[in-house]
Amino acid sequence: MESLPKSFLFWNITLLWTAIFITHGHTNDVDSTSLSAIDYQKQSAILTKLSSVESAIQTINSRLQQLETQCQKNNTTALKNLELKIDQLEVRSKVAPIPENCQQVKAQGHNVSGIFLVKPKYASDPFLVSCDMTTRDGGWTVFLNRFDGSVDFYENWASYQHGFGNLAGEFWLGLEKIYQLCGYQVNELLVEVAGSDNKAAFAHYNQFGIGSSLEGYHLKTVNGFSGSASNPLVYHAGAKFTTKDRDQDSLPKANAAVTYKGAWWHRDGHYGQLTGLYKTANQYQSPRWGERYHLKKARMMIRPQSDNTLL
Ligand SMILES: [Ca+2]
Repeated sequence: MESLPKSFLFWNITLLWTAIFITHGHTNDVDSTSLSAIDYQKQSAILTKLSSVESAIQTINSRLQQLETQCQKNNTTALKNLELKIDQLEVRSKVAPIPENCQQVKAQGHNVSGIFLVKPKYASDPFLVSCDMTTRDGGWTVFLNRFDGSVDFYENWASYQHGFGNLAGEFWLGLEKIYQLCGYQVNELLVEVAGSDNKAAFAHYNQFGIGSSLEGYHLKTVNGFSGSASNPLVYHAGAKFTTKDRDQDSLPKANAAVTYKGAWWHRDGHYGQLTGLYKTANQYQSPRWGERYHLKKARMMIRPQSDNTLL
């Protein structure tokens, strides 16, 4: 924009020099005393014309300056808008992604247990989970919780596959979600149980994982036991999950989930099922962990193993 006023200034000067040439050039050749009235009128007309041209040029210059100022303003506004959009994009890119599990939720700075949204790496949709952020440094994704018998656990296959109960109370998270949470990494499993005396015991496994739905959600990995409770899960290693309406156990003529009133990785029976009935006189139909029957509290939870080189 700067070049335009300069060019007009050039023409302005040129026109002025032309005027000077016309006036002075003419008077040099001809004696001023011999100028006729007509010549004088012509000169006056030319000077008047030049004056109006000069005025027009000034108007144009003024208009150009206005345009230039306006243009600068527009540029400033456009630049500010662009900077704003960049800032918004930066903010959007800084928004943390949905964590894959409770361990990642904790890593994002959540140190209080509660319900959070997670999306395991290969899950198509995010879902809510209950996170324990205090036990053993926290970061546990709880998949079974029982403590008052308010939720009926004698459920069918679809319920065990997709989950039931209340994440803020008693619940089973669902086999498909457990499978997705286990993902392609080594997870540890912590089982907590307590009887009517509230005496707590635990079973910890360094490695835990279940198979896919196509594999019947079998108990794929359950290694590295330690704990104050016994280790009934080792007996169930490799078994598929059985519910009252899906018999995948090794009993040829019966369904262990029906016989023992609890969905589990049943074989021909069980050494522990945390899904049994709360109100039953039959200890084998109750929530059981090894030699502990009629349990009042039970929790199962997982988190990715810190040493994933084990896989
Ligand atoms: Ca059977």
